[in-house]
Amino acid sequence: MRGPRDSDNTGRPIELIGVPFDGMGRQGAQARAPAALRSAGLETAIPAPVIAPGDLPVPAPVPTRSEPWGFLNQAALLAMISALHKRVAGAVAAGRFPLIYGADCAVLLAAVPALRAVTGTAGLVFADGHEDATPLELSHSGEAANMEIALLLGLTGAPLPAELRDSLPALEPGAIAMLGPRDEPYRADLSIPTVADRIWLRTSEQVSGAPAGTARQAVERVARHAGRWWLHTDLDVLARSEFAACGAPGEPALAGGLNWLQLTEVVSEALGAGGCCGWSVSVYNPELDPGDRAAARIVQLVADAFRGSGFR
Ligand SMILES: [Mn+2]
Repeated sequence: MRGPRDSDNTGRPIELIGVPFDGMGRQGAQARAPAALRSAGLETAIPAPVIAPGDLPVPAPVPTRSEPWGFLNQAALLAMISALHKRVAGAVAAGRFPLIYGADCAVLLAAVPALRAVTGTAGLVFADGHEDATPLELSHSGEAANMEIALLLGLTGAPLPAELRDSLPALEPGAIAMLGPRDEPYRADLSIPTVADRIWLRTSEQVSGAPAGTARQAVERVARHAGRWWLHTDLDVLARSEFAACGAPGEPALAGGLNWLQLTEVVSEALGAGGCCGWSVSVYNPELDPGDRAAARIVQLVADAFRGSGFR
């Protein structure tokens, strides 16, 4: 089994990929995250060589669902997935480490298939307050960021557009480890079944009790099935008292959650493990961040986690 410090990250270039996309189709909101995080010093805070070719081009948002597939903000979503897939595949093939920042968990619909396309296999270490495994046919909102795990695992029976059909499913159930969900009340309201009976999952409470050790278990689990894997952090894995700059208007906050130090430990452990090929940090909405304090804290998380895992 690979140890947590087996990878040599010295001199490994980090390719910054800003994704100005809002899955709900709002003007601004999560689409403003890349610019806000750069203003907060993201590029200079990373303690390693950085390549920043510019944000992904994303079409204007539309806050409604579209036929025939039924996704919210569908045209921008599919364009984002196609463009991001190319960017991630290019970065990984060139030996760089892609860091996707901005947008929401729908970025995984590009990142995981791109990793699989380049390396032949893909795993996912997934830290999120929600399971994000709503099948498309049960979705009330059409928001891809509530369904990406179901899509990646092939748990959805609905017909899919070519951008997704050609690259999904992209994950074996054994190749994903989920850290931090606490969304039972949300799923109960919508009658969405849990995936805890089908995949390796540790709840928010379990992770906060032993963040680094639980992350190490997650990595070992995924590495058994996929030698190359992606790391994802939906910042709503954090407690509301730690991070409140996310979510939909009127969306009830989930109880519990990690603190920043616990999340830093989880991410450092994963980044330092052999096999981690890229990282995404999503759901930050600068419009809910008066004074830019959350932006500064996210930048600190990124800097601390890279430093703690041997990038230099
Ligand atoms: Mn999520």
